Amino acid sequence: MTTQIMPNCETCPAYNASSLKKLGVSAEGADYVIALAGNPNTGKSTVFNALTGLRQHVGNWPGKTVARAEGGFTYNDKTYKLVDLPGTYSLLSTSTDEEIARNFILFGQPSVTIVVVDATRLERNLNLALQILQITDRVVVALNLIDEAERHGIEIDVRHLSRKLGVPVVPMAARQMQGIPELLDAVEQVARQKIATKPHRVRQTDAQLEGALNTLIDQIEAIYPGLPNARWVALRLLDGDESIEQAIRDNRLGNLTQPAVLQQPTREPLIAVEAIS
Ligand SMILES: Nc1nc2c(ncn2[C@@H]2O[C@H](COP(=O)(O)OP(=O)(O)O)[C@@H](O)[C@H]2O)c(=O)[nH]1
Ligand SMILES: [Mg+2]
Repeated sequence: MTTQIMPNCETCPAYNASSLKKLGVSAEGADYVIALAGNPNTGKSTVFNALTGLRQHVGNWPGKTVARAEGGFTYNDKTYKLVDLPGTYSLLSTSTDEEIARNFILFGQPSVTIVVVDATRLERNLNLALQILQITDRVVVALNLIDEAERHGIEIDVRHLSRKLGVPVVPMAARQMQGIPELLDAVEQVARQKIATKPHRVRQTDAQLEGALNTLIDQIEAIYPGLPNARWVALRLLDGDESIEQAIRDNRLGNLTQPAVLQQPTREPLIAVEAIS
C-alpha cells in the first residue's frame, strides 16, 4: 500500500466532528496526558493547534527558558491534556531541549506520545522515533507533511512502516486538517489500551554487551519491579548517563512503576521533570 490522503475531514463520513471538542487551556484533571514530540519543523505546533484550538497555555518549563505549551481537548467523552515538547533530533540529553523531552516521556509517563515525523525526511526523523520507542511502548507516529512527500514523488508504505515500528502510523497533512480524525482514533486506542503495540527495540549484537546489559537489567528490576523500560535504563547507565544515574540514586525511577498517569489526577505532571532538572 502506498500513502493515502483522506479527504478533508469535515466532509469525510468517518469524521465525527462532534466527538472532538477543543478545550483550549482548560484541561485540568484530564483522563489522559498526551506528549507531542518530533524534530523541529515537522508540524508539531500545527497538530497541537488542530487538536486544542488556538488558546493554549504557554509558559516555560520549570527552571528553564524553554517554552512549553499545554492545551486540552475532549474526544469521545474523555479529556486529554496535550503537552508540546521541545523539538529535538535526539533524546540523548546533550541539550536542555533533549533533556526536557526525554524526562517528560520517562518520568511524566504520558498515556501516549505522538511522534510527529516529516514524511519528506523520513530516515532522519525515524532516529528520534526509534529512540522514543526504546523508552515507551505507548506511541503513535504522525506521518506529517504527506502532501509535500507526494509532491516530491515520495511514496511511503504506511502499513509496512507501522508493522516494522510496531505502533500505529497515521499519514497526515496537518495544515490541511487531513488525518486528524485518524490520529485521534489511534491516540484513543493506545491511551485506552484497546490495541497492543509492539515497539521495535534495537537489539545488541555484541555478546559481551548483551551479557552486561542482562546483569544490569536484573539488578534494576530487583529494585524496581515492573519498570517498563529497564533495558533502556540499563543501556543509558552503560553509556555513563549521569542524569539517569542520579535518578536511580534519588529513587526517582520509582515513579515509573506506579500505575500510569491516566489513573491519577494529572494536574502537575511536571513535578517529576522539575525534580530532575
Ligand atoms: N505542506 C504542509 N505544511 C505543513 C504541514 N504541517 C505543518 N506545515 C507547515 O510547516 C511549518 C512548520 O510547522 P510547525 O507546526 O510550526 O512545526 P513545529 O516546528 O514542529 O512546531 C509551518 O509553516 C506549517 O504551516 C503539512 O501537513 N503540510
Ligand atoms: Mg512548534
